Amino acid sequence: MTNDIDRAEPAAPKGHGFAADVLDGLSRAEKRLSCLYFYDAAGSELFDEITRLPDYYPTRVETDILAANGEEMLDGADEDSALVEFGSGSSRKTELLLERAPRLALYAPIDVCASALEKARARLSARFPHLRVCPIVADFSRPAPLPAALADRRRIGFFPGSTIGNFTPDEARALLLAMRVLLGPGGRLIVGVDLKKDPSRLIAAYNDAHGVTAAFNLNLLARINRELGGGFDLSGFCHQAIYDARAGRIEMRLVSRRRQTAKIGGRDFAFSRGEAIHTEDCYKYGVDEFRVTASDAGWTPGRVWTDAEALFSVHELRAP
Ligand code: SAH
Ligand code: AVI
Repeated sequence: MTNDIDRAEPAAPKGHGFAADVLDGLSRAEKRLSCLYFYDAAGSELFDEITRLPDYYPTRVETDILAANGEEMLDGADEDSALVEFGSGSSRKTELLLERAPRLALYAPIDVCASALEKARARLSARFPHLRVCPIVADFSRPAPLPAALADRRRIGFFPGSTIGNFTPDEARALLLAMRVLLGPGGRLIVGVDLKKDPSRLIAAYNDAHGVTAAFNLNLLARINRELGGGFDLSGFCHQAIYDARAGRIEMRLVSRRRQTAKIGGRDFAFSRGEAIHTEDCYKYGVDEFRVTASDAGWTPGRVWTDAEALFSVHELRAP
């Protein structure tokens, strides 16, 4: 991979390890934590719960799009092709594609969450005995070579879930460019992108009535307590999700309910009442807006699949 991926300044601290990034992020004038750290074992379980919520339409709608069009998306995938997935999580959506591409011989899911990868590997290996599954525990936004098993294969990338929306537009362009280089000449990428829509629908998806998204957000503080010996009182923070229409993104925050101090690694971090830790951005795109972003990253945009309500889109990108 090239160094292009490093060009954009990350909006949230990331890449120096959990402890260093947490200390850096909480030392800033506007406190931030990277959404990458949501996904320990507990966080991945909570995300799976989110995907089953009635309010969280993206998983349901994207799954329907993949079920209806998966065969077409993977046309031409054969014994020499490999499917490389970025941020695979439970690999539930991938299962739909694998059912529709029976000749595909190799699947390489990449995720930071080792427990999610292992569960998915066990399930997929039992369900598709002919399929070689090569899980990779890694941050896909940092340059790393692919395993040798992928070297001589035609690579099809799969990046579902609108995880691309968790990167700023500059980061998204750099990431798409790095993926193009990684997938190689003649490579393709199938990428799921959540669409701009009525803000009330977006707010409901990120502020669900069951409080699961709140638990997912607060798990970040619980993880700091578990892994870094942090002293956060979780009852002192509340979940907030707002839509910034100008930026086209949902912003998730953890807001301090009172004046308080939390100790982490021997350091005190003070919070005023109402002070927020910014934990995640979820950018939403228009179909053409995303095609322009992909073109800027050197891809040739191809087919686009959407649902009848135009809630979600799946794009085919081709490396020239
Ligand atoms: N693809 C699944 C899961 C989406 S949740 C779906 O569409 O439902 C986002 C997943 O991406 C999580 O499993 C998380 O651990 C992973 N992830 C997020 N950022 C990542 C990164 N930079 N590198 C590797 N994995 C990442
Ligand atoms: C993984 N990612 C695309 C999800 C999203 O919708 O941005 C994460 C999420 N955050 C809150 N709910 C779901």
